Amino acid sequence: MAKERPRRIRPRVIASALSPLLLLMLGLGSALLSACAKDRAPVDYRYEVVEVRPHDTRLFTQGLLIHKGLFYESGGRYRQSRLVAYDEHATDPVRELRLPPHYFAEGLTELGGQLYLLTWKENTLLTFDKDSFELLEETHYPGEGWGLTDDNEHLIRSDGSDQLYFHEPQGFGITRTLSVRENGQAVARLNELEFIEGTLWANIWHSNRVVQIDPSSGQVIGSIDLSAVVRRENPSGSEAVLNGIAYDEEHQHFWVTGKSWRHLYRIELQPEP
Ligand SMILES: [Ca+2]
Repeated sequence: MAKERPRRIRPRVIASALSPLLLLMLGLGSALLSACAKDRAPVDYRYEVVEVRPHDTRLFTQGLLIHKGLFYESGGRYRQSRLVAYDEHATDPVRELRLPPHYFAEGLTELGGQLYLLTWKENTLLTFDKDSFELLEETHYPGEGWGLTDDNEHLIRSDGSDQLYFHEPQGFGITRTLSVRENGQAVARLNELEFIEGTLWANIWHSNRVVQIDPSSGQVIGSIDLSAVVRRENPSGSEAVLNGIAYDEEHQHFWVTGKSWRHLYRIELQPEP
């Protein structure tokens, strides 16, 4: 009897025999992992326009907020930049400050009785007294200034990229950065910002979309398609884009507008479906 030839199972064969199973297991594992890691799909908020008020078309809106019954707004462009405060029911500003012509005003926020105003490429943060508009401080920083808001502790800045920067109000040092992602993809061109009850809302430049961002993870957790508001406004000029989100904490009112728009729109978000 011929000696049975020892059977050798070559590692290559084992590998090739096992690989589909292995790959399947690995695939299942990574699918489960990514399913666990991936947040649920962003909520698409529906909305209704419940109030419309006039807006000063001279304002190339960059920053918008409401504080104690007053709108505060910054309008950009060189030689045209201004900071205004106006009553909810009046069209003329109660206070107005024209900026030096070399400044292009950008994002604006209020914290601790002071207004913080970004400039686009002038690397300068301007700090004003909220009530008198007296210039208190000029702080220099690297990079561009686009949107600005705060979480009651830090100033939060966008620069047109997918990054958000958290700054100390004093000295404007960066404490952390946040990468904004939606379904794993970077969300760039973040512009005007508003911090509302624990989440960040951002305009996306040259888009009719406003996104809601988890400030700890950077994930987009919701969005509003404001195309119907843009159609209703029918803005003139390709740069007259949607930009400006303000939240009235006292009445829980959500306002939006755009650059050189004729109106501000109060929208009421519909409950999640
Ligand atoms: Ca805002």
